[in-house]
Formats: sequence, C-alpha cells, structure tokens
Amino acid sequence: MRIDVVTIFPDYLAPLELSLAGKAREKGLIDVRVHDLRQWTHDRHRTVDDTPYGGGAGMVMRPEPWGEAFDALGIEGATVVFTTPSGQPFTQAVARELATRDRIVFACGRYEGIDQRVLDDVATRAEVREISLGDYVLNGGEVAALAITEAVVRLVPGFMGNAESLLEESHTLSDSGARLLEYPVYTKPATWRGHDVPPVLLSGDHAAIASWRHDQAVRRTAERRPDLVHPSVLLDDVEIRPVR
Ligand code: 6GU
Repeated sequence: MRIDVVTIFPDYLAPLELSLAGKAREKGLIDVRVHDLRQWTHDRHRTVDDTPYGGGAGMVMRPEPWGEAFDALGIEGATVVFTTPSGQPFTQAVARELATRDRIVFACGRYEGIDQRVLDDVATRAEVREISLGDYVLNGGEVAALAITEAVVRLVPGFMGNAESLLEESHTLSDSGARLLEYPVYTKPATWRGHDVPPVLLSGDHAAIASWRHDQAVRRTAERRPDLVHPSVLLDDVEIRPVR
C-alpha cells in the first residue's frame, strides 16, 4: 500500500515516514510519503488560503495548490481521503475498507476547509472520501490522517499484529453479534496495593472466566457506550453500576 499525505505542516507528520513506515517498509508492505502543500504554490508568500466567497469568518484553502499537488502525485484510481469535521465518522469498519486499497492520498484541510471544487475535480478520477475523527473540533486534519493511517496499516495483510487483530475483532463481538468494549484485564501480582485480582480469574474455570468477562464487557459497554448495546440488554439487567 502506498500512502501520501499532503499538508501545510509536514513536520507534524514526518514521524510517520520513519517509525510506522519503518516496520512496514522493511516488509515491503507500506510506503508512506509526506508532502508540503506549499511546494505547489508560486507566489512569494506561498499562499494557500483566501477569504470565502459569500463572506463569513475564517479562511478557505485555495484550489490551485491542491490541484497541482494531485496532478504531481497522480491520483488516478487512488482513494483520496479529505480529513474534515464535516466528514463521515471514522470507525473500524471504515478502517477495514481502506485497508483493502492499494493507494491512499490524505488531503489535510486547515482553516475553514478546502474549496469544494477541489473535491469535485478529484472525484472525476479518484474515489473521494471525507472522513472525520469524531464529534469535536481540531485545528486541522493532520491528527486525523495520523490516526486513520495507524488504524488502517495494522489491518494490511502481513503487517505486524494482523493475525492478532483478527482475533481481537472476534473478541469484541458478543454472541448476538453486537460490538462490545473490552473487559478489564489483570496480570501479576495477584494482590497490589490492597487491590485483589477478581478471584474467578485465578479459578482455572474457563467457562466461568468467559462468562465473567462477557458480563464485564456488557456492563462496561452499557455504561460507557449505550449506543452500542441492544435495548434488551438494558432491560434484562437489574442494575448497571458505573465502572471505574
Ligand atoms: Cl478530520 N479535522 C478537523 N479539523 N477537526 C476534526 C476532525 C478533522 N475530526 C474531528 N475533528
């Protein structure tokens, strides 16, 4: 998989080229390149933004540098991900989908966004995805590109932890197929600062352990992510106490 990231803050994403790509690059699976959008400007001040047509607050990223960037990188057949708080929420399902692509180009937006014509133009020769990290506002899409890259790369077949991640995914599915948060985990020592490991985990009773873990996962999910739990779970349970 080839990943390009276009940003006005390339230093922010430079570690991606080294660390993450380092491991994957050794295996020849992933090639990550970070590009400074300003190299595709021509004016003295390397301007990438301007005031919005129609008025309003903030600045909009001008189309020309983006157009030149995509022309230079060559995006035919690629998936171009525009990171924006107005995008589709990023989920594990989206990560799995992106992990099937041969080539992803991230366009990190700043200011109030990128001129819409850039997306419309890219859409004539590439797959356009607008993706948000979640319902909060960041200064730009750089952190989103980093997070999405990390989530996607670990799903690429052959990459470190791939077999493990597949197992993990089956773990996070309940018998009913619902997504559940992970149960709490413990390791040695059995007692630490007066806190004991739940005795069932020391019992050697594998069925009891599986049942306890499932119950913990359901409680945790109901408490923290009621949106993931089927209403029947909430009705069945007498009382769901807050988890620490
Ligand atoms: Cl992708 N960009 C910005 N600027 N803010 C965000 C985001 C992206 N996702 C969540 N908040």
